Amino acid sequence: SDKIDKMSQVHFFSLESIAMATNNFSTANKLGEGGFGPVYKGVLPGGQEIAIKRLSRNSGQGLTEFKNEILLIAKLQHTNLVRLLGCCIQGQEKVLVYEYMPNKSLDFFLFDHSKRELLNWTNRPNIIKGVAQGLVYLHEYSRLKVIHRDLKASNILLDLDLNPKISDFGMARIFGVKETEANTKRIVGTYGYMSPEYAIKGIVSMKTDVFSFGVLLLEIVSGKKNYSSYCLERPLNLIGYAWELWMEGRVLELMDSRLDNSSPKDEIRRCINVGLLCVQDHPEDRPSMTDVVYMLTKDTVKLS
Ligand code: ACK
Repeated sequence: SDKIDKMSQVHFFSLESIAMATNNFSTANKLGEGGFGPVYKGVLPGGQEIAIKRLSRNSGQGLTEFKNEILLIAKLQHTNLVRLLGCCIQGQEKVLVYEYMPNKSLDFFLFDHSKRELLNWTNRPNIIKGVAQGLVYLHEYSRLKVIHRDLKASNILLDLDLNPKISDFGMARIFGVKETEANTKRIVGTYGYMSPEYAIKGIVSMKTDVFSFGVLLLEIVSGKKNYSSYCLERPLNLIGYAWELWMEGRVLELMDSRLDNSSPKDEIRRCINVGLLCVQDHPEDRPSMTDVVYMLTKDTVKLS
């Protein structure tokens, strides 16, 4: 049966109650395929709607480590983070339970023909700021640093007012107080959003997220997808294109041209400049997320 961890208030669901909520993981209840396995919609006996992530079996992580992460991550509460409600660990089965977000992901809004006009020049900068604020919270939470590692448009869910909530931090990497970077052989993440040092050498730090945030920002402004983050292919991708425009003093041409022109140009120019700072090759050149929020909200940004 279900149990609640007294210290953290994390709900440990039984496999029976998860099976019941999702109608035995029925395909009718499937919302989509996430980075670590399928995602299902579920309804608890009380009527609360939930989203259930079923992790693939060979996630390669020890059980204790997994539990510890859940206990910590379930405590994270911020308007720009999707709330983790609990989990289910039984036999081979590892399941994460989140609050249900009735709207689709940012990916769907940005890159779907019928939806993208709903994202205008008022809510695009708002989404960028919201994601940045959610990341500051993750990176600065209670002196530990929670690194998301797979920030991308499909992991940003939108609430009914199109405010962003970062999801899928169940596979986040948690750093101790003094730790600032780590080497990993288990490189999880998405091509196009991965920083060069992470994709090539497995070096993970808060600057890994900063890079992904920069890519995301450029995608939100341009309505274009970035397919590759490798330096050699730069001329072909969104990052290379953005830098080119910047060098020619035409950076506002990055703006999604399918939307009307009545837009806060200064604010968008500032956004793009922040994005370009975030996608620099060397992690030490990138700003922290705290700097990013400051630059997005308070200051003008000069490059070089
Ligand atoms: O764009 P989507 O409909 O929103 O498709 C993806 C899919 O599952 C795979 O990640 C959706 N999804 C993920 N988490 C949630 C959630 N908490 N509430 C609602 N939908 C979710 C996501």
